[in-house]
Amino acid sequence: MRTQIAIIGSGPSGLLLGQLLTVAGIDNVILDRVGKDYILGRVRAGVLEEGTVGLLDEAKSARRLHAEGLPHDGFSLAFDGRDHRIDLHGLTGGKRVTVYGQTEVTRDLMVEREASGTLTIYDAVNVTLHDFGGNAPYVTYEKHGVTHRIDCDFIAGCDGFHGASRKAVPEKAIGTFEKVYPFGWLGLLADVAPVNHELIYANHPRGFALCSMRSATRSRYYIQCSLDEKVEDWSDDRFWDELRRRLPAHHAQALKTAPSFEKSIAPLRSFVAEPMRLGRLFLVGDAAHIVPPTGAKGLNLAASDVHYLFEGLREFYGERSGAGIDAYSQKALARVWKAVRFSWWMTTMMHRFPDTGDFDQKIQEAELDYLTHSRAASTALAENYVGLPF
Ligand code: RFL
Ligand code: PHB
Repeated sequence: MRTQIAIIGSGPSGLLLGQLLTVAGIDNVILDRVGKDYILGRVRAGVLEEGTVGLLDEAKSARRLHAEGLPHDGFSLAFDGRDHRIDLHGLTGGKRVTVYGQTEVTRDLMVEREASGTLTIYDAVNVTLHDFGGNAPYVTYEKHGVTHRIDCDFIAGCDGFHGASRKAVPEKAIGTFEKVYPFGWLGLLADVAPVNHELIYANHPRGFALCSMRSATRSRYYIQCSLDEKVEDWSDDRFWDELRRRLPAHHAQALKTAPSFEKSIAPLRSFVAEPMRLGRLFLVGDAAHIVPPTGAKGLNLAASDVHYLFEGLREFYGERSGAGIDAYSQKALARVWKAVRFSWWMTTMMHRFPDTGDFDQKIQEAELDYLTHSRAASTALAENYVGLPF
């Protein structure tokens, strides 16, 4: 088989890139090592920047997002028993974010891809990248015990942090930067009205908590936990009790609970691989970088990578110019590092670290007090949260 772009990974990066390419008339095939239902069973991001929504529009996959997504003009920072609203809309000259689950973004992109008849190969075993250092790259995979080969012009490695693409690059050709945080997030999903109409990020001596949502009737909550915690040890009641303890009293009293239908623990890390282009292989999204979820940046960074790569490929095929793809790594990384910085900063300010003592807690509270009362500091926070331009 031959295609123009072989895309490894059917997560949001791979699907968004594939859909933009299909709309632009550029042939592509997506390969994923798991099946559609498995991909749609993953509960992840919930907050979309305007730039991400714009790309989904461009990919003609945002109809349901506009009908069902919740526009949010602000969020709250809770600490020291109180909470303060960050007016995203007012501080950024009219920008906002949209709360719409990654699962739904993925579903919408899959539906459009199927409608366009573009090929996705699920359950592809042993996906292997070949010869991307030269002019004739190809990908092999196994399905039902048979080995297949896809020849292509370029490979887009959209296969997440644990995928095959980054691992296919010789170690000396890639530099990596990593910070692993000494805690995780225990997340819970339940069909119950959210405690607040906007998100609440809470700093508390017992640890961080986040109140988020998927809709007016579905809540997504997270609490910071230690890395050796097991989901089985967290009954719903234990989770709700711990969440209440970490929220200001008026929110704790207002919290409505319901049986959970998903609970999972995610470790937190910052990671960047440089460069993001190696010959005819491009690394995109979580394959190239990971941020802790505190700033809601992971999915949005995947989308901005896709934007830079798509524009480069469109230029390559439309104008026979390699300038866009040559600039891909540099442009993407400039934005990536700013989001890595922002997510690291939010994480550091909001979480209890093993060595956080009374002094450090007071410093965090002082920083939050300054942040919520200084227009300059709030503006910097808001500008990063709604998403830097790309
Ligand atoms: P994904 O979503 O990991 O998709 C990669 C796909 O590649 C496939 N794959 C392979 N296919 C073939 N061969 C192989 N060897 C393969 N190995 C893997 C996988 O099956 C999968 O289908 O990467 P992608 O597309 O780059 O998307 C990145 C986002 O998923 C990620 O950045 C966000 O979910 C991060 N994130 C958040 N981002 C936000 O922007 N806002 C948020 O509010 C937010 N909250 C979160 C998050 C991530 C979380 N977790 C669980 C890590 C909250 C959490 C709890
Ligand atoms: C979510 O709703 O899953 C979510 C929201 C905001 C974050 C992280 C996760 O910062």
